[in-house]
Order: sequence, then C-alpha cells, then structure tokens
Amino acid sequence: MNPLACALLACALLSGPAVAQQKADDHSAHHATGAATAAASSADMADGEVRKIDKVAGRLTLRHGDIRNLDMPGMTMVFQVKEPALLDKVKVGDKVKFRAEKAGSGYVVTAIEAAK
Ligand SMILES: [Cu+2]
Repeated sequence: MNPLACALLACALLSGPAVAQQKADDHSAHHATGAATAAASSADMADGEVRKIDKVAGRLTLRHGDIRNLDMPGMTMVFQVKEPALLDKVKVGDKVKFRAEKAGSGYVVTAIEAAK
C-alpha cells in the first residue's frame, strides 16, 4: 500500500476515538487536580524520551519528567498504550510529549506525540 494512504487511514482511525478520549481525560484530570483550569489539558502533557517500544505487548518504555496529573517525579518506566496505533507515532530515541493515566495496577499512555 502506498505510505501516504497508510498515514491518512491511520489518521482517520485515530480521529474518532481521540475526541472521545479527550473528554474522558479532561474528566479524570478534573478529579485528580481538583481546581483544574481549562488550560490543564495541555499542561498535563509530560515530557519524555522513548527508550523501548514493544508493539506486540502494546507497551513502551519512557524516560519521563514530572507527570503532574499523576503526581509522579521523573523516572524511566514501562507504560501500556491505550491504542496500539500510538506506537506508530514515535520511535526509539524520540523526545516526546505524552499524557498518561493510572489504570489498574499500571499506567496507560493515552496520547503521545514527538516533541518539536
Ligand atoms: Cu514514572
């Protein structure tokens, strides 16, 4: 398949869930931080660097800075990803901005993008 068609398809598939996901994130961020402002959603994006990607298991290892919505200091750790397609947006060594949420016994990346 031609790469452009692939990219467009991935984009179309992502845009639906991403919108619903945004609402869910804002909701939980509100509960986590109490007096969250409208600007909180972008402030919740944490900085990180991709150390390892495991597409089969749907996990990635990030060296991350403070994650304010999780009250977590910087460290290197493994995250699950909410959607496998998120792993296609980044590669090992990339500096990224991401959002993570607590889920059960672990943490889930719900959004990620390469940092400019
Ligand atoms: Cu951590």
